[in-house]
Amino acid sequence: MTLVALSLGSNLDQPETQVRQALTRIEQVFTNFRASSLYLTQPVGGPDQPDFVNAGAVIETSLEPAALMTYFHKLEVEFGREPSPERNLPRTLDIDLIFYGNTIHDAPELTIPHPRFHERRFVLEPLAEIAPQLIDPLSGKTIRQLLIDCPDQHRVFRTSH
Ligand code: PH2
Ligand code: MG
Ligand code: MG
Repeated sequence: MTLVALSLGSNLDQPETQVRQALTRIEQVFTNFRASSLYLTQPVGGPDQPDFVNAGAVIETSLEPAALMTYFHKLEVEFGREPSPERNLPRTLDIDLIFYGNTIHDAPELTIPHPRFHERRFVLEPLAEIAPQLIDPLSGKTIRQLLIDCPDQHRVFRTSH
């Protein structure tokens, strides 16, 4: 079994409900599930768009990274995600793989750890709430330290559990 860290986000069609329901589904399917509070966050990049609801989660799985991503993509589509080649557009549900154990993997289809996670307070703050000691295999730093070092100034507010 491999420990996996996830980041969830939504900023369309009742984002809080989207993220809560996605977390419930993930909890039903995977073992050793833990989720953060929900966070209301200012959009980073992309066009002018609504604020996001973001959350972090950790799970354990025996699925390989590609199979895991296929599962999460299907979940995104089930939650109304419209496929788009463009990055940073508003979306009903985004599930990103941040860490897959200590795996380092760089391919066009999937990069692990997530290539931009350490620049994003909306990813680091939720994960720091539930797994501050988790180590980034690329930098060797903990999530807690990456959050301390993160220069991102976009708003991130912890809301409800
Ligand atoms: N996701 C993005 C781009 N920008 N900004 C916030 N606040 N939250 C997100 O989840 C997010 C973003 C691309 O996936
Ligand atoms: Mg994303
Ligand atoms: Mg994504």
